Amino acid sequence: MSTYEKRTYRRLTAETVSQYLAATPALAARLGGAPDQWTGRDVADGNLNSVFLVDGPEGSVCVKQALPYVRVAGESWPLDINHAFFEASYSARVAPFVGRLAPELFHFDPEQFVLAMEKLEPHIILRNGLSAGVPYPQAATDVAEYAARAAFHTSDLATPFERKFEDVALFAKNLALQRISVDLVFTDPYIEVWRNKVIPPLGAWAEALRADVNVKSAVARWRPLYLTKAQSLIHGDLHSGSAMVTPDDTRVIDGEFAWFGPSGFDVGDFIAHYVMAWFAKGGHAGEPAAYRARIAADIAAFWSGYERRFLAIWDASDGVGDGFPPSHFADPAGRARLNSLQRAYVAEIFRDALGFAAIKIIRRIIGNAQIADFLVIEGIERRAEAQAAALALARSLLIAPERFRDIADVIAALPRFATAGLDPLATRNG
Ligand code: SR1
Ligand code: MG
Repeated sequence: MSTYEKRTYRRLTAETVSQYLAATPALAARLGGAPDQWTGRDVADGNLNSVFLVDGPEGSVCVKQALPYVRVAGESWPLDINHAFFEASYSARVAPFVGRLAPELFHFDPEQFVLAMEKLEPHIILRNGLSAGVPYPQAATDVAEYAARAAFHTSDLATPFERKFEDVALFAKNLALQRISVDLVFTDPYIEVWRNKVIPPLGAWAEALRADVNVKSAVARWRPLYLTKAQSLIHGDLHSGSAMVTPDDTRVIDGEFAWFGPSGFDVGDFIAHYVMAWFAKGGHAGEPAAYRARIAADIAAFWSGYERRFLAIWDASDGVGDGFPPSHFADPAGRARLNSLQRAYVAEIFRDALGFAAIKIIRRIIGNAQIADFLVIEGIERRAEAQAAALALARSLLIAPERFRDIADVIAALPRFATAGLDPLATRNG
């Protein structure tokens, strides 16, 4: 980690990013030619960082710089800038396992808080593709593969505890972004706070959730899970805005929220955003059935892919982690039991994931950092109807988890909540 020096930190712009790259020989060589032949474009659209794409005669690079405040809010919301260090550390830690499912990181500058990485082209953000109604079936299985590999290999199933605790200690310092997650995901949606954004037709839903002791009790189970279950290195913000895609290539980006937490957090986050895409489609003109069928298929493919790959990676592993010594299960009785123990491990990830999915849905609708899936719906009433439906499912996931034994139960529930409506009492037992 390094210290932010206001005197020496220079915020990059589309005009100055070329000078920065020119002073970094390895990056300059990648672009080729001379700096006056390079073109830089500011393409930032996330909440925290500046992002530039720079093209030269021989190559290109993506430059991401952390800012000492939340970009979308401005300087009134200061933020520790060291999350760039944790993003670089996360990329480096998972790179051997995830390979080409993430962009290659070329460079990290601990003084200017700059990362330079592979420019992805012609990739687009998965969320934008889904919003435009374009199918990306490969993305669901690729992100499942990514999440399963990262979760398995950084957990006690694959890593000796000495190494794991080094990792835990490092990522335990990613405190500023964990403060954002704890507040924005787990706490703020259930209280009145300046940064929450609730559209007026959803006022009754926000009030009902804030008054619902059963919902808050459920959140009180999952919040400590997030804080204490250091199961594996999690991405921490793995949603449809954190994957860049073409029809046959997927890359997971933006690991700055990395943390040692429950593996189900990333799984639930990704499922939650597909679920919200499914409900959001109901707010648009036209017949959503075909689109929704595809999203439902993606949700199924994501979870079944994760489960299948996690178990296969486990079966193929040499078991050097201390969590589950294979020697204990080498005899006939152990071998006979092993399969059910492995399945129980993955089933627990699924149970954790559904709670986190519900909590993520609620935060995106009555908290801060709302998502484009809903924001692009024309007409505030239509948007509210789509969001209310997602909230109704989220509430059910939290207060009646026994109704969701597998992913098919979640998918089957989507149409049941699609017309939940703006009155939260109407679906109280739904
Ligand atoms: C102030 S940062 C808000 C959100 O942006 C990121 O995408 C995370 O989801 C975070 O909670
Ligand atoms: Mg992010």
